[in-house]
Amino acid sequence: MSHEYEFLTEANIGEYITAHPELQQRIDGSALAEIREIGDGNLNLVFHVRDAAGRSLILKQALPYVRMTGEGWPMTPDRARREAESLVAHHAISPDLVVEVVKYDHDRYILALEDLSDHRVWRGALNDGECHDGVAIELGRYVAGVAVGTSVLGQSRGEVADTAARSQNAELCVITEDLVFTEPVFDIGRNAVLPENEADAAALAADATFATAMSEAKWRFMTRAEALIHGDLHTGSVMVRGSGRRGEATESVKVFDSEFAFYGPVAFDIGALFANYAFAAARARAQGDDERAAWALSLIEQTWTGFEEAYLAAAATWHETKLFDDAFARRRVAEILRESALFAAAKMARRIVGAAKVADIETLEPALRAPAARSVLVAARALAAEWTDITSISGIRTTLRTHLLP
Ligand code: SR1
Ligand code: MG
Repeated sequence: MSHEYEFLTEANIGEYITAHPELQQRIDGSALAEIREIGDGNLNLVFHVRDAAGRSLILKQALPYVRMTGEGWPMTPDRARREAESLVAHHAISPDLVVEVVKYDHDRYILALEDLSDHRVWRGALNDGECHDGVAIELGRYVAGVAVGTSVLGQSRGEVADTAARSQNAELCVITEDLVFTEPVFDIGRNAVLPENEADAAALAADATFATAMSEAKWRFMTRAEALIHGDLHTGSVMVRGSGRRGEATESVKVFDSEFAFYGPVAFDIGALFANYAFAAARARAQGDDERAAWALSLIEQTWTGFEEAYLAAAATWHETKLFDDAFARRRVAEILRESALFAAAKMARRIVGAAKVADIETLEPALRAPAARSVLVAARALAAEWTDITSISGIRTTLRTHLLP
């Protein structure tokens, strides 16, 4: 099928770089030594490009369809613009924690990004048994920076209105609304589980309390335009650099892949992280490493502490401190905590029964995968049953520990 713009290929990347001065000054397109397609996500083409002098760059191109399924699921390539603009906005707030955008090409939906090939994707590192201490707290700080810096707490009403208008991202939000909230309960034929987990998926779908919680989650996701959230902040959207050994500080943490960014609820990003820590814990448990599983669950508190401290510290000087005073900030924190539990429950269930899964669970051999998947579903249902009563972060960890590490 022909498309309205040319896709990047190994054959045309050199020419593409030489035609764009901002890229050519970072890397010599006429003397490329290596081009590798490294995309392992569900949506895009991603190339790592290196020249003969060793300089490198990432080129990421949005396809007009979902890569995971092919051309039968069309998807606006303009999502790449949302990604570019949100990365730039987030980088302005937390330059150390967000990948740098070198250039965005509106005509071919190509993002040129700083090369992070001395980093690795955190999910892969976690699945290999690495730790990367300090990442979880930094991610909490990153979410707090976004929560304040892109909202009316940190910007003028007019700035937020303009950015929110540019950041409408309906097509990608609909993916989330369907895959994360609706389809775990109402399968439209995209769900899949191991035969051993069919009864678990059926029990989830029949759980009226879970369905009620998902209605609240979906409503909040669709209506709470709080800040320019990342929108898909799982451990595969984070790059890390460092030894990965327990007790050794991580050298660098970089958030990337924010094509799902839109003005939404801050807790959605925190809940995504919590869910992914739960997957890491379930994996460790399945592999017989309870100590590592407990460590993975301790990341929940680290991310929360990073978020809460940075959020409350910002409250002293944010845009409006009369009505939006310290007590207001604390009420917001309490609500974000509860909603984080709610969104974590949604994210946990969708990665087990839904269309897009996670390697943490999928790469376990079936005999280990089925009980691990079951434990995540049971934990998700428990969290969804109690999210309105959550008053402390330890409550979330305790619930997850009870069901993931019985
Ligand atoms: C069709 S896209 C499937 C999933 O991949 C992304 O990472 C998002 O989580 C989305 O839901
Ligand atoms: Mg992604």
